Amino acid sequence: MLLAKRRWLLGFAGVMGLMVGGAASGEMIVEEVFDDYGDVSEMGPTWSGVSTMSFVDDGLGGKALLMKGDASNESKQNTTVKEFSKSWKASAWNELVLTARIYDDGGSSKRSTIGLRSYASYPYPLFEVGRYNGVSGSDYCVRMSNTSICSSTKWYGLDGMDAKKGWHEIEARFTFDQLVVKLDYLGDGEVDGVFELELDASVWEGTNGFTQMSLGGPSNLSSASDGLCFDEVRFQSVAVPEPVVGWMMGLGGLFLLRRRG
Ligand SMILES: [Ca+2]
Ligand SMILES: [Ca+2]
Repeated sequence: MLLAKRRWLLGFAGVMGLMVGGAASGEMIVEEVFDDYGDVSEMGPTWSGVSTMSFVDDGLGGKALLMKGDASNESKQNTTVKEFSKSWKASAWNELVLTARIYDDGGSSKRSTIGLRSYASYPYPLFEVGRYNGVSGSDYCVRMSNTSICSSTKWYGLDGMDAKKGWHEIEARFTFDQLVVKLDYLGDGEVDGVFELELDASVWEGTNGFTQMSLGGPSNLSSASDGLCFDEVRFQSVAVPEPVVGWMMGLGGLFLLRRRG
């Protein structure tokens, strides 16, 4: 009887330990509204300086960053980058959430994105969302490697969405096995396009995770035509809500029943 009770307690402590040890609290990784800079030269060293960026009115009484697209991006003239202090990966305990406002003048053949990536060593995960002109039927696109092999990185059309003039809102949410991207034309709270992609677990297990954010031209592509404006850019780690924890508690319950039996 005493032994059974001790096993019960050990099992309970083990499950609680897993919950406490594995659970993580949220953390804001990047929060950038651009309003406190005098001019773009003040963005460094937080953001890398490039010649094609400037500030414009964000429509909210502050500033937004315009990344013009009229330079080759292959030598990074056209993309500003912010390094993270550590690598970030989604897990069963943490989701990664990117949100931003983008202004699009609605022009054609544009390439300009928000990216999350790592260039530290191969293989690396790569994610980009924004305007891309190489997918038939969709002006807004998502680029993602859904395995650790970056050669499998693909562009996907975002729900057949056409270029539209105005301030739009983007949300990208990474779990350990899924990416969900939402685009809200005009930021009116009504989501107009959704893209979902199953992720192979090796995206996180076999790579460095995300170590930097980029704004402007997509990685290693030329970027002609005018670009996009960016504002209210936030990237955060968010603790996974109940379902996984509930599943763990269910597992703990089964474990206890087996022990008691
Ligand atoms: Ca702003
Ligand atoms: Ca909308």
